[in-house]
Formats: sequence, C-alpha cells, structure tokens
Amino acid sequence: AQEPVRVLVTGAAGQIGYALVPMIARGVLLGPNQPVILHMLDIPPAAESLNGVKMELVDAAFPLLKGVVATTDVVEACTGVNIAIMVGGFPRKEGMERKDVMSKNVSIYKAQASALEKHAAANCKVLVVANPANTNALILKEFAPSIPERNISCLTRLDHNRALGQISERLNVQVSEVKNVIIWGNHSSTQYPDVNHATVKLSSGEEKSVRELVADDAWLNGEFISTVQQRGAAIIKARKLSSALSAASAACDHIRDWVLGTPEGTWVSMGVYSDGSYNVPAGLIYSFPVTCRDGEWSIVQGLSIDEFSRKKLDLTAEELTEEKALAYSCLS
Ligand code: NAX
Repeated sequence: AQEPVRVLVTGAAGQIGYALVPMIARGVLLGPNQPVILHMLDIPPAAESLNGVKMELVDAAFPLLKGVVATTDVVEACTGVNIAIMVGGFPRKEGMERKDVMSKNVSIYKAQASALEKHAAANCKVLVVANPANTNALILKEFAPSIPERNISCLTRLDHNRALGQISERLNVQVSEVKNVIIWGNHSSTQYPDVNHATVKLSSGEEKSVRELVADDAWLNGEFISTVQQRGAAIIKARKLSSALSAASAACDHIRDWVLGTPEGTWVSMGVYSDGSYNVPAGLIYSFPVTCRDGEWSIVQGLSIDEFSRKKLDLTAEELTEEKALAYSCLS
C-alpha cells in the first residue's frame, strides 16, 4: 500500500476549508489510490469549530483518510507535511486600511513560513490561497529561504477555471473541450484573463481558436475580461458569502496538476516566482501559463503578446510591485 501523504490546510475551520477537506479526503487532490493524513490548523477562537470539522471527517468514514490532526499549534500543524494549502489569513474588514490588512497577513505568513521551513517534510509543496494571495506567497518565500522557490505558489486556478466557464457558456460547448486560457498577474481585479491562445475541440475533433469561434472581439476584450475579474464580487453579491466550493475545487486542481502533471498540449495558470519571462519583473509571484511534469512546473515560453495584452500584463505587474513594497514596509 502507498504511504499516506500529509496535507496541511490552514484556516481549515473557515468556509473554503469546510469545502476543501472532504475533497482531499475523497482523493480529489491526489487521486483515488493515495491515502492522506489531514493536518488542519486554525486560530484559538475557531478551535471548537475546527474540532467539529474533525468530528465530521471521522463521521464521513473516508477510506483514504488515515489520520486527522486538528490543532491551533503552528508547529504541530506543519510537522512532516508534504503539501501545504494556506487558506488562513486576516480578512479585510469594513473601513480597514489596505496597509493594516497587509500588515496582519505579513506577520501571519512570516511566522508560518518559519514553521514550514523548520518542520515540513523535505520538498514540501506550498499553495497560498488566502488574500492577498500573490504577496502572501512572496512573504512566505522570503521567510522560508530553505524551501526552494519552485515549491511556493499561489492560487489563480479559480480565475483560470472561471475563464474556461465563461467561454464554455458563450459558445455552448462543454467546459472540458475548452483549454489554454491564461490568467496573467495578480489574483485581484487587475488580473488579465487572456484567450488569445485558447482553443476549443469541436465534435468533429478539430481544434479551433476561441477568438475565431466567438467572433466578437469587443466581447472578448471587454465584458469577458471584466466578468472574470469581477466574478468573486458577483458570487458575494449572490451568496452573501465569498466563493468557497469553486475555490476549494480549484485548489485541488492546482495541486493535482502540479503533482501528477498537466495533460499533453494543455497548460494551466499558476502564481509562481517570476524569472523575468515575458518581461515580467523578476522577484514577484505572478500568474503565468505553466505546464507540469514530474512534480515541477515550467512557464510556457514563446507565446506572442500583442500590444493590448502587453499593457495588461504590465498593469497587473505594477500592482504587484506596489503590493510588494507595501508588504516590505510592514516588515520594518
Ligand atoms: P473564512 O473567513 O471563512 O476562513 C478563514 C479561516 O482562517 C478562519 O477559520 C480563520 O479563523 C482562519 N485564520 C485566520 N488567521 C489564521 C492564522 N493565522 N492561522 C490559521 N488560520 C487562520 O474565509 P474563506 O472564505 O475560507 O477564505 C479564505 C481566504 O481565501 C481568504 O483570504 C479569501 O480572501 C481567500 N480567497 C482566495 C481565492 C483565490 O482564488 N486565491 C478565492 C476565494 C477566497 O476569496
């Protein structure tokens, strides 16, 4: 039998956590044959609720679930984990300054970085979901210098999947037949959902470009982009709560593709440490198109970037550069 993989979920008593932990325990994250041990971390005010989630995991009798650690102790939570999904963070509250929210998250991610660095398993892969996701991941990277930067990422797969969903609805095709959209940049409203390289597989088996099939550049360059950018807000308006099941599902997609690989000819979007590809400033966590193989991602190279796209790639990079400066100003 395979050795269980230890998966940490921080903020596990929250909304996304509640949707995510059963997916992990059912094998959605790593496949139906991979046993898992769940490590769930939350803060003391949520301890009782976290214990309730643990009780439900026991009650669900998941065959793949070989153990549950539910704790408010960061060291205990991080010890021996192979995968860390960081969902816990300080939310922006009404009337709070951006800097105050940043400052709270910087101190959380600084502390959790050290705990992961000291106590996680070697080669632990980290996914940051909590906002500001890119910058939290950057802080985590800075304060866990012994974790290779290729092992630290943030979630933009939800935005990627939202873009696939919008194209699928517009063209009335199955979402599984749409591929190779790209989310560039920040997981924020400056992100750039790019369909210039996206295709749809028709029932004839032929692959056609999304731009050609939609045949409406005004929609693709306007409403499509803003719908994807604003989708989180639209969900909050409808549900009075932010996206949870779709975020949990996207987190599973992100880790699964990273560990098990992307299908041939298909890329996905991941927030990763920029090496300067596509003239994106190095040293930011920026969402790029990536393919994954043998547990490693690589940025898809050589895609053409038109003038419209260039501006959008730069705009979201500027926002990330500002966020980085703000985060650093919170350190001093
Ligand atoms: P909730 O407020 O329901 O849950 C957050 C949980 O984190 C709470 O249980 C809280 O007690 C816990 N927490 C706070 N500080 C902690 C710490 N220092 N250590 C461990 N746990 C801590 O929020 P939820 O709706 O689950 O969203 C979680 C995060 O995901 C938020 O930051 C949210 O903005 C972010 N999102 C990111 C998305 C993405 O695509 N990257 C999409 C969905 C979501 O909005």
